[in-house]
Amino acid sequence: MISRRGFLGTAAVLASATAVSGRVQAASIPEAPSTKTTTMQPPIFPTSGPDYQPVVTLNGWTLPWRMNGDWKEFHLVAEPVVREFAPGMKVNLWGYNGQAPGPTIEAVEGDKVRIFVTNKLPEHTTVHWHGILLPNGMDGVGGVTQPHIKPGQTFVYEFELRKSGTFMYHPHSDEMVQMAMGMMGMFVVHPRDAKFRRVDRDFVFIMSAYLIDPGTSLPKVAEMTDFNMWTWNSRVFPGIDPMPVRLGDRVRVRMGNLTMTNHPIHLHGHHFAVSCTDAGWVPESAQWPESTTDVPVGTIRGFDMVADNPGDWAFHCHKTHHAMNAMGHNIRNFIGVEKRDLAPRVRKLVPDYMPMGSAGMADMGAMEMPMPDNTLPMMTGFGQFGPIEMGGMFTVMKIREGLAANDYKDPGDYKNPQGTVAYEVANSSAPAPRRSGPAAQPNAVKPGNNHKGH
Ligand SMILES: [Cu+2]
Repeated sequence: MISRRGFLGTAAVLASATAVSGRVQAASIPEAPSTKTTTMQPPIFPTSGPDYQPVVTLNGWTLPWRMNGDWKEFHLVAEPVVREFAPGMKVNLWGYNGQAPGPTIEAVEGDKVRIFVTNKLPEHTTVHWHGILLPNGMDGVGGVTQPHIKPGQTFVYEFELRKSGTFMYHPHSDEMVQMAMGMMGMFVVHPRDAKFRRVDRDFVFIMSAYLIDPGTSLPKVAEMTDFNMWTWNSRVFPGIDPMPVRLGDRVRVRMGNLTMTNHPIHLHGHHFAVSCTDAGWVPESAQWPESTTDVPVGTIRGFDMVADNPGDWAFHCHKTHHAMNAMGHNIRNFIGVEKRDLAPRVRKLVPDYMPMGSAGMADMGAMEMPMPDNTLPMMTGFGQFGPIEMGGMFTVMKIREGLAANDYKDPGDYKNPQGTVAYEVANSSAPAPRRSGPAAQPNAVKPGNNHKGH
C-alpha cells in the first residue's frame, strides 16, 4: 500500500483531502508518498477542479498531490529501489518514491504545478520534463539550465501546463547511468475540456531495457545494444498486468520509450489509430488505421481504439527477442539436426550433454530447467490452452462483456463461445477443400495429392 501520511493514495481516501490538507500545508515541502507494491493501483479521480478520466499505470501508480493556493504540488524522491521484474527476479535499480519507474504524474491543462525533487541517490541528478513546453530554466538539463541537484538537496520546479498530452520525466544528469538504472516516469496532462478525446479506459506505461547477467541483480549500465530484459514499467511477462476492458469501451494506451531501440507494438483482434505523441494530439484527419505502431526511441505513442471484439488479445512488442527474457541469446540453432545420432557422439566429449531444440525451442516454454538464482525462464507463462512461451514485453488485453466501469481486476481466462476455437482434425478425415469460381487449371495440384509424384 502507498504510505499516505499527508498524502492520499486511492480514490476512496482522496475524498477526505480537505480534512488533512491544513496540516500538510504547514510544512513547506510536502511529504513524499512512497510504495513498494508492483500491482496496478486504482485510478485517482479528481475531487476538485476540472473533471477528467484518470489513467491507470501498468504495475504502477499515480503520484498523489496537494493543492497549495492555486498550485498543484508534487514531491518526487530520487532514490535506490528494489524492483521485482516478475515473481522470482528482483533487481537493484534507481527510481522515485520507492519504485522504478517513478509514479505517473497527472495534472490538467492550465494547471500550475510545483514539483519538489529530493535527491537521495549517491550522486547528483536533475529531472527533465520531456515534451512539456516550459520556461528554459525549468527544463532540468544539468549544467545547461540549472546546477545539478546534489545528494541531500531538494530543488523545486514550477511551470504552467500549457498543453494537454502525454509526456515523460527522466534525469538529464549522468543520463546514461541514471536511465540505464531505471529512472523515468510518465507525465499525463488531461485536457481542460473533459469531453475532448475522452475514453473509458486509459492505460499508460514506459519501456526500459536492461542487461542483467543471469544470477545477478544489478544492470550493466555501459551496454549500448545487447540488452536482455525488455520491460514495460520495469516488469516482464508474466509479471506485467493484463489490461481488463469492458466490451464496447473506448480505450487509450499511451506508451513511452526510453530504451535504446524502437518497439513495434502490436495488438491482436483490433485496429487502432495513433491519437497522441509526446508533442500533443494528432488531428483526426492525420490518423490512419494500424494494428502495429512503432514507438521510436525517446518518444511517446498513444493509440485509441474501440474494444468491440471480446476475448484475450495478445499485446506485445513485435521484435521477437523483446518478448523473451534473458538467456535468449547466443543459442545455436539445432533445427533439423538429428539429435539421436548427435547426442551419443557429443556425450563422449561432454558426459551430461542434453540435446535441445532440434525441432524448435518450444520445449523450453514447458521445461523446468535448472537456472541460477534470481533469473527468469527465457519463455514462460501458462494459459488455459497450455504454455504461452513468451517473456519481456508481452501482456493480454482482456475484453469482457459487463465489466463494471473502472474495474481493473483480472477477469480470468476468456470463455470462448462453443465452436469458435481452432481445433484438430484427424488427417484422414480432413474434408477436401471446396472449389469455387472458374474450373481448376488442368495442371493444378489436386486436393488430396500429397506431392508424392515429383
Ligand atoms: Cu521491442
